Amino acid sequence: MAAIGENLKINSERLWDSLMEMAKIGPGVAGGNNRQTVTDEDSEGRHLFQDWCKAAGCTMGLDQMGNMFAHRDGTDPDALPIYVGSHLDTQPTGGKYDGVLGVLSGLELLRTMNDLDIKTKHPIVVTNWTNEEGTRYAPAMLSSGVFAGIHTQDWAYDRVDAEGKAFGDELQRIGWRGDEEVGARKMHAFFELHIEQGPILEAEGKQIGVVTHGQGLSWTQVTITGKDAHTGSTPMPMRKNAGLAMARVLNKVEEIALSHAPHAVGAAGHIDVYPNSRNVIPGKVVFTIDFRSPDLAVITDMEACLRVEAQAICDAMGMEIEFEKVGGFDPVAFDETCVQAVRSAAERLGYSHMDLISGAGHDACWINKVAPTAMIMCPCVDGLSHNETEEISQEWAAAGTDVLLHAVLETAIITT
Ligand code: HGY
Ligand code: MN
Ligand code: MN
Repeated sequence: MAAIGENLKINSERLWDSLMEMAKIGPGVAGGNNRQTVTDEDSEGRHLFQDWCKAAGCTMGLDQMGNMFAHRDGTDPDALPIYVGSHLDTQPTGGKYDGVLGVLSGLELLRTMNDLDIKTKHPIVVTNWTNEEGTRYAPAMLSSGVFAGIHTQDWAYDRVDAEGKAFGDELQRIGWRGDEEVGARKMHAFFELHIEQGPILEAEGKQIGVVTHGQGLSWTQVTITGKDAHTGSTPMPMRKNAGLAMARVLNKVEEIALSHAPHAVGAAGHIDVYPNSRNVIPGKVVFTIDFRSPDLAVITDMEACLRVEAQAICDAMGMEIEFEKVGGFDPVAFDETCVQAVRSAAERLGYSHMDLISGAGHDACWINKVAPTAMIMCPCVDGLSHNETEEISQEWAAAGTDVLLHAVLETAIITT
């Protein structure tokens, strides 16, 4: 096996140009992106990615959840491929790098290997997982979840957005519903490069996060029913203000998370108020509580506390409350061999690095159930993400992609 020299690096300018080119598709209003899943903008980004992959000599695969696979042959057709990748869909006020870096770093790997005529025993496949964000269609990581056997395809197809449009219909409408059976593909390993979306690497002055674990996630959708009434003529004691009940519940969410400091977190990012009129007391609110922790017992305890406390608040206020679990996954331990390939790649390249637990969820968290998986993280400015001003440096992007290249080549086995 040819040794992987520490001077083997990707083309940083080309990677950065591709990131900036993709960022032009589905622009936001403040410098980021709004390229939500199975929208026309998502389709446009998919076409650009596909065109680039074909120009790099890949053959393209597409499964029934719209997951895209760009295949580069290995020298041993019987060897299972090494997969890399992430997601091209964004939040409504997303950044230019969340997910996109993981997909386009995979493409840059193939471009670099083509430049240097590097051959590997195992084929290499670059993946774009559909609907990682879970913002238009809950839950997050929907399609990697179907691939890993967590969700059925029918259940996924029936997810509806705020306008009542079904996921499967929208995937069909944009023309990216493939024929491949979801999950039929077998992997030798999966590596995902992703921005940290938190402050640790930047604060510690590290270029690379060697992700050993991912924290678990729980999404509980809460519906509180009070009574619509006039904000002016309804005496205070007569009101059944669902918005007020929600405010008291959200205050409890903060207390519950803080009671499990320092690692637990909790918030509600999704809130719908009905009828959402300036002079009507809200008769109904629907909101989703997002609890996370590296410890499953803590997540379970926070979920239980939420139900008890929220029920007590609504009982005292004479309102109805319903709970529905709409997403979640247990904390994840990534594959030690793959994690070591990442760590030794960072060491070989001389990049500062540290072990890290991922605060955000990623497709790798589900793929870890069906293949040896590891993640690489790069810092992001002020740890900010899911914000249009999300920013990384070209150097950080290149260092992360260099580590991805070396970890993949070590695993895919260079041949002459
Ligand atoms: O929710 C998450 O952690 C991911 O960004 N979808
Ligand atoms: Mn992401
Ligand atoms: Mn995200």
